[in-house]
Amino acid sequence: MRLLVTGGAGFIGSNFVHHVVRHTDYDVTVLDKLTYAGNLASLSGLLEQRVTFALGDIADAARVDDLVASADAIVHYAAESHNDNSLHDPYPFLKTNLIGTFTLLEAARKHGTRFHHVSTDEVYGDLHLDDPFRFTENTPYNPSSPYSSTKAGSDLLVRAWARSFGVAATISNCSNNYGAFQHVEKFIPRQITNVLRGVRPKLYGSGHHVRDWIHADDHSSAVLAILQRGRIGETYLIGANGEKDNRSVVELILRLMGRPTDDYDHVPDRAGHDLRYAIDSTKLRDELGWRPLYENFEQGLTATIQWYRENADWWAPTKDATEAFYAQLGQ
Ligand code: NAD
Ligand code: TDX
Repeated sequence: MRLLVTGGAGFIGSNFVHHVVRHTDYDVTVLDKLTYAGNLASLSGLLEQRVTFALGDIADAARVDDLVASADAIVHYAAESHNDNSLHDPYPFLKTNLIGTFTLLEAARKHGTRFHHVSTDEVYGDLHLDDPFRFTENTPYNPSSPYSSTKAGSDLLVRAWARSFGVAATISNCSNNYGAFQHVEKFIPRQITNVLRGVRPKLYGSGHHVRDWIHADDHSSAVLAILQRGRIGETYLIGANGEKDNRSVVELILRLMGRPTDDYDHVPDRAGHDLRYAIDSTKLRDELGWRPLYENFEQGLTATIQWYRENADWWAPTKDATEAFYAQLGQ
């Protein structure tokens, strides 16, 4: 099996490549543009093995066509992925998430290549804090931000190419990931690295917003299960029953790092901030027998904090520019 993994130098894509090398004998080619979010160091140790790196843009049809021609399956992670950036400058989100996905689908159609599309629970919009139900595969799309609307659009392109052109596609929509190698712009690594630098964590608004946390290793095992055993044309939701409000997460990070739990700042809220995400992953569990390994969030977070403590070389070069951007937003 020859896999083409787009966005394989990013947080979750690189985790998947490590997972594939550990658990299969597949050959992997990573196609990545190395934007501010891509880092080849996240693949260190792998490039000498069964992993080849191809620098390029998923919206570059000639480059994509070449690589897809020699792949048996595409696992598509590449995206502009940060909501705050999408509120500031939406265009790269349209280009990569929509035109990039379209470009890959056209190549998959031409070469008859299996396609797995990695998406997010944010396509469903948000829930009230007391809604008794969670997102399922049948929840209507209702995205809120430029990021989530372009991810929703990319999902719809995949569905259309599957139905109209017979592309052998599956889609997964996962909840919020955490773990090693996550860019410091994102909530959990931002707060951990702030504390490591002696800076107070920053909580948007009141902090009562809820996210459904899953460890990136569990996301990877789910994607591999869907790639290998998922039914063509189906969508699977991926989640690990990890709902937590943001304030509790900041307080837990502070406690685990030996700081007083009120040692953080409230900063202006995100525009259009989704209140709550929650995933019902029954279909994935029942059909494919998938189970998460990290069911204890505090344990996963402790290991993540330890990784950031030990890997300042990986994150420090991006920290100042990230904080300068947030300072400009007053956040
Ligand atoms: P990331 O921002 O860490 O990584 C994105 C990667 O894609 C980077 O390596 C970047 O260089 C690359 N890339 C960006 N534009 C590209 C282009 N035009 N051509 C080629 N490569 C390009 O993102 P992530 O958090 O790892 O997310 C990966 C995927 O998973 C995304 O599709 C995202 O929507 C989805 N997802 C993320 C989460 C989460 O919690 N982070 C949850 C559910 C789904
Ligand atoms: O400094 C912060 N303070 C804060 O309170 C930051 C960066 C975030 N937040 C809040 C906003 C959200 O409620 O924390 C929560 C998580 O924020 P992000 O890490 O930016 O994630 P989110 O917007 O929920 O989206 C993430 O999960 C779904 C990923 O970035 C997406 O790529 C994925 O699709």
